[in-house]
Amino acid sequence: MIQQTPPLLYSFRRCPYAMRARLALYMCGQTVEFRELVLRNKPKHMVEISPKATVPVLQLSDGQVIDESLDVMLWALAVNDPALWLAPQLGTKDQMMTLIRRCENEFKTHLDRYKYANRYEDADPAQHRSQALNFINELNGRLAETPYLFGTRPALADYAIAPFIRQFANTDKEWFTQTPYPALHTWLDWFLKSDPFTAIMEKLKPWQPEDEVMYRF
Ligand SMILES: N[C@@H](CCC(=O)N[C@@H](CS)C(=O)NCC(=O)O)C(=O)O
Repeated sequence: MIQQTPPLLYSFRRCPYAMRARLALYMCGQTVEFRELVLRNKPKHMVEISPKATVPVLQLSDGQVIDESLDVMLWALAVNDPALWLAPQLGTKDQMMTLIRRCENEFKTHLDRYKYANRYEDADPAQHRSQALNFINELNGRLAETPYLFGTRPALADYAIAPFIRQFANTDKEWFTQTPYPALHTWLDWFLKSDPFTAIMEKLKPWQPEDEVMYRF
């Protein structure tokens, strides 16, 4: 059921985890009290309710805290799933979850060591970029069969994975454009132009405690 008292969301515009949480909240039509932040200056309240201090953080009106992006997506879609993101045209929710977990484990590991090589001792960005292509190549294979990862309409896996592929593509756009994955390029273009994505990328000023309450979605 849609929550009558809007939950509170801490978010950061450019974070791929926060993006996918916002995508699901937008899609399910759940209004939230919205607080944009900057990672180097996290609001005290956010750290109090979620000491691991990563975005996104969603706090429901009964005080319950959901601070894993995939859990926020699943919570939102359990409220309302108008586009059937949890029931893909091909395959199952469990198969989508397996692919999503691989994105955030193996692919994200290489993405971070490619994009932020200086944060990791001995990380060779070229090697990690090339290892990341295993996952990209696999997605491209699926997308050569059907326009979306699980069939003829977009579902949870597309929206949960695309923010990370966008980050990978943006790290060196010129190089990425010439990689031989046409189906994946078409899919990424679709995502970047999609209504949910453009809606959730609105630019907002970081929240200050004295600000008026702001609602979104
Ligand atoms: N497993 C978490 C990961 C979230 C995450 O790592 N978010 C990053 C930003 S993209 C963050 O908040 N990092 C903390 C920091 O940089 O201080 C989730 O899925 O929500």
